[in-house]
Amino acid sequence: MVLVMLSVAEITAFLRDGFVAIRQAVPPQVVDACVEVVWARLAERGVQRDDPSSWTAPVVRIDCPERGHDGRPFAQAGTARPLWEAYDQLIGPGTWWKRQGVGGTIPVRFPHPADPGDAGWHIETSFQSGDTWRTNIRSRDRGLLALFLFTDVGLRDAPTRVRVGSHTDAARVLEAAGEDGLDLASAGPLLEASAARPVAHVTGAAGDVYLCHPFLVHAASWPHRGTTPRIMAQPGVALLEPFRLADRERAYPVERAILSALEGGS
Ligand SMILES: O=C(O)CCC(=O)C(=O)O
Repeated sequence: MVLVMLSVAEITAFLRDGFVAIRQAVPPQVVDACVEVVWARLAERGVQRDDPSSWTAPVVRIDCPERGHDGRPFAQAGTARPLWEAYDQLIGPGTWWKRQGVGGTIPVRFPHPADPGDAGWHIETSFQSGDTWRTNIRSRDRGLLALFLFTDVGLRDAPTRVRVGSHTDAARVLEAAGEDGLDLASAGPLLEASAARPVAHVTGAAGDVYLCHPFLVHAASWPHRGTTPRIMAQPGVALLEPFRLADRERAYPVERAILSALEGGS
């Protein structure tokens, strides 16, 4: 396959910042169909698209539909060609699960003054061990975090916050935690390590998808000061085998960023 999606400059920025935006990755008609399904699911919970008085909570989460009629537009979104090309470029062909869907949850954030209670800084965990969900330096089971914007998201619309370059800090803390890695309860030092990093906001147009390094420290934001609910999915792109972390020259960017961090890069 000829890889054309991400330029050298974008890959360089991904290595440095820990994320890259794929603008208009999902076609508008697919976005619209996904949004229709999300509102149908919200309506089952009494939350109506055309009735702001029913927007009584700052956030309502639904599981991203994967099957049947409701799953169809999400399958189209999740298999959009620009994304799969970018996954090949960032993680490597044959190394990630070609999911016929988007996956994960969809936190729908509403214009609302209250603290949603889920807006703390964190990285995503990726594998289960006993009773805990954990992340380790080989990023077992997770190649990327993808943020699918299904609505336009401006600075007033509760955009996700990301700490620019925090994947590097996180890698160093995860290395010290060895193969077992860390769970969320013990991730304090990992989060503190990037506290001084600049913050960027995941803004853009419906159909844009941000691809983030699995170690990127991020958080929801609040309050939502806009007028229309923000709809975003935040699945992982599953890694078939943990990174070997053996050969920096041959590694694809996600793995290379980890190796660079461990060698002292910024
Ligand atoms: O809704 C958001 O902006 C981000 C949510 C998030 O990071 C999470 O639920 O893990």
